Amino acid sequence: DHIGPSSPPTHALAKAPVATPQHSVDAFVKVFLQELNTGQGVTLSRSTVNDQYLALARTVRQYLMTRWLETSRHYAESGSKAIGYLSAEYLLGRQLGNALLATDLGEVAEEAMRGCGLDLARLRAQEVEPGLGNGGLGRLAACFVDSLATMGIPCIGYGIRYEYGIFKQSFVDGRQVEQPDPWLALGNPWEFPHPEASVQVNFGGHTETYDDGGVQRTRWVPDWNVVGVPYNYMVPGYHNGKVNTLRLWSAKATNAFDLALFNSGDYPEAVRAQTFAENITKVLYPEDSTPQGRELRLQQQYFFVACSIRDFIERVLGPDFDLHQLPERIIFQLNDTHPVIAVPELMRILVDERHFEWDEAWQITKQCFAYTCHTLLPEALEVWPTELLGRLLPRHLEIIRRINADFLDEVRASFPGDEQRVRNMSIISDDPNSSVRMAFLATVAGTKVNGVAELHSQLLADKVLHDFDELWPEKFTNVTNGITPRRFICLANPWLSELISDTLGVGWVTDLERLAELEPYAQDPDFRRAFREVKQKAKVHASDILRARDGIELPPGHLVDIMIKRLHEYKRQTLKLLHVVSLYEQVLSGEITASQLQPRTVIFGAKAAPGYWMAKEIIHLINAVGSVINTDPRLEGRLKIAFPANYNVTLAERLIPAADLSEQISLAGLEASGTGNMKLALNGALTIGTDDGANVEIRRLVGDENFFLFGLSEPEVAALRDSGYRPRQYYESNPQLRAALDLISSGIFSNGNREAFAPIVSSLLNEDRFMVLADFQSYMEAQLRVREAFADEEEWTKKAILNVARCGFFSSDRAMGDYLREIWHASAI
Ligand code: B1H
Repeated sequence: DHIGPSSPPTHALAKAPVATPQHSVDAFVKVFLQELNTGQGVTLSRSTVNDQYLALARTVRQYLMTRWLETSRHYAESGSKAIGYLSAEYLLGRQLGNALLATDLGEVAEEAMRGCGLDLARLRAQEVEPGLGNGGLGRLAACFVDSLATMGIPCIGYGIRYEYGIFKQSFVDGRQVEQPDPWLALGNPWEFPHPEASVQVNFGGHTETYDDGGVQRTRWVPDWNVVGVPYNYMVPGYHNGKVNTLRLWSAKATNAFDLALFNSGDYPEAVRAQTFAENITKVLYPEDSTPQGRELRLQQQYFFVACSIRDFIERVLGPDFDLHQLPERIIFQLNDTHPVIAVPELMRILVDERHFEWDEAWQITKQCFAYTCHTLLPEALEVWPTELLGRLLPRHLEIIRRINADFLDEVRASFPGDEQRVRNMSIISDDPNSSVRMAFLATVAGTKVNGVAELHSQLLADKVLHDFDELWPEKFTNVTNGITPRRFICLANPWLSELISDTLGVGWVTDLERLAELEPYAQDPDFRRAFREVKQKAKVHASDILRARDGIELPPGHLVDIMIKRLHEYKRQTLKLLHVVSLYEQVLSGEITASQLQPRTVIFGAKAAPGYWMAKEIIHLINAVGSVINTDPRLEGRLKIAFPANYNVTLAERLIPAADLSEQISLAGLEASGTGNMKLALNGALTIGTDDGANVEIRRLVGDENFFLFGLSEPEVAALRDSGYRPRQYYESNPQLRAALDLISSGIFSNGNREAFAPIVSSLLNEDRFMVLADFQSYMEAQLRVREAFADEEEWTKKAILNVARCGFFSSDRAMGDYLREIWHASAI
């Protein structure tokens, strides 16, 4: 009975939760003022904006509370199978707007606030978004839990309550500077701590065997521990009266930990111990795609999965539950390899604590996990040194060794005499040092292994996990990612939402394939005009935000060209930049006149991992190019770069609706899926993109004529690499490319300093791991096609409408349906 927020009441009458306040402005105002007075301890006239925001959030919370209690009671009583989504990241974005949307209280709240002399938009702007994730992977987790709640599927999202989320980015002289993100500083009205449901988590020590009435058993004798405190968050379903739970864990020092020290009088040491424990959930690692094998990170991973599994088994199911039936009640979805240590943890609980036979425990464990892989970059595949694992989690390492030994026996039985294959597939590798390959462990343990777009799943099975696919082809499947239309259409783009609802009725929000019904309207000039007005309003809104937030002016009438994603070389922000630099160079050299430029503003949004030197150099270059071209009168204001700092979910919601062109230009074979590509297409942007990740599916759905394809395909990339890629050849043979690179080297963007960007240029000329130079020509040609297409307003609008109409597939509701059918075998109750 603990899926929800609190312990079960003891007598039947207490089961009826308090009534939800009425959906009227008066009732809303009453609750709001009460929250302000008794919750915040202030009167309206004395309250700050933060007081008002907190009281408003708590008011909306009251409307969700009954539903939350009811949902959890209903799930517990039904005894149905739940999803345990295990993710080290949830990039939630602001909560208030989403809660108002889910409860349909937006208009009531707006009027109620007006009645109190307050502005709802101003209060909403007070919320600091929980940035508990890096990028696509964390945002995907947030979209998935939204969809499961909306579909009425029992799900608990388990994760980490980082005290500091993804760093705040600012620019100083064009360079990225990181500041901590103290997102909890002004109070967090959306969380419910439950210290009484805390869980102890052990670390270190050694293992020993002992005789248990004639049976030899192993136990772990840890030497330190911390406590995990759960904080529950509401995950409201859209207009369905359901509220699921997201349970994030926060680390605290145990009493035993510091008490002995306090008693001995060593206060500084006692405080140190406390700090040490609480460091575990102090901060999100800001690496996207390239994890650093740091000890604290492994502590984070084990900490949150140990808490989550213990929580589910002992509190959700209860102490009397027969764990033989575990697979009927839970499937833990592993969001990448970050939570994979959950596999040996469940084995340890079953074998060491519950005294299951190994084989039986393994049968159960195998049914309780499924694994989603999110990458193809070799450096992104997590690997832990056995030395570190053995020191931190000695029993888990033993269990992994046994899983591996049994697994390799199975490989030998299927491929007798093929010892090379055995070495290649071993979970424990000796190359170069003894280490555990977490993706292999996840693949061996999972009932299913999925990639996140068709091409990615194909490449996983053909390349990264090829040997495993040969052994167990039925394990491998694809689920193409999706995005929640609630946040990324309804909340982000109220103008488009209204146009769609006026045209189709409101059902599309939970049935996104209904957008297909917009298709005929692409031929309707009135609809096209209305559609352009929507885009125009979004541009004005984005422009207002950028002016207030960053002092950036978006010139009216420009093509809005958007590249928003983490800064990574494989994503190729440098290719976008070379396009801009080349246009500038063509004007400077007189090859074209400024008047021939299609008026265009290129908007970048990107954070670089603080330790990723080259990515930070690229940020510097983007800003440097921006500050020169934005002020050069020779361009007549027809080419601009806007690079607002601190791109996050909140800013994404503002920018995406304003986009005309969506840049999805990774080197083919490297972007597992992408999800920004889906958000932009669904908001009526056309994509310029490579045949990579979900771009492949977007193009297939919207049609070639509504998509600007360019660049090498994945097989062409592989062939070029095999034949010996020499980037300098492209520089030598392509005058336009050479002129653009030479302009960067000339010092024009660095006050005459010719060395400032030499590392970027020389990396492109000499190595160019991601084949920017090879794709340059094709990209420039595709941009010419964009230019031409955008010049025909009516035709462009048709294409944009068709993008919206044909992308309903990319709802995360569909993705969740696929997981439910293909992987989880669970359903709504
Ligand atoms: C994705 C990550 C990722 N893939 C390591 N891998 C991390 C890897 O903290 N770390 O160490 C954090 C994140 N993130 C992204 O997942 C892919 O690059 C996107 O293509 C994909 O759309 C997204 C969701 O599947």
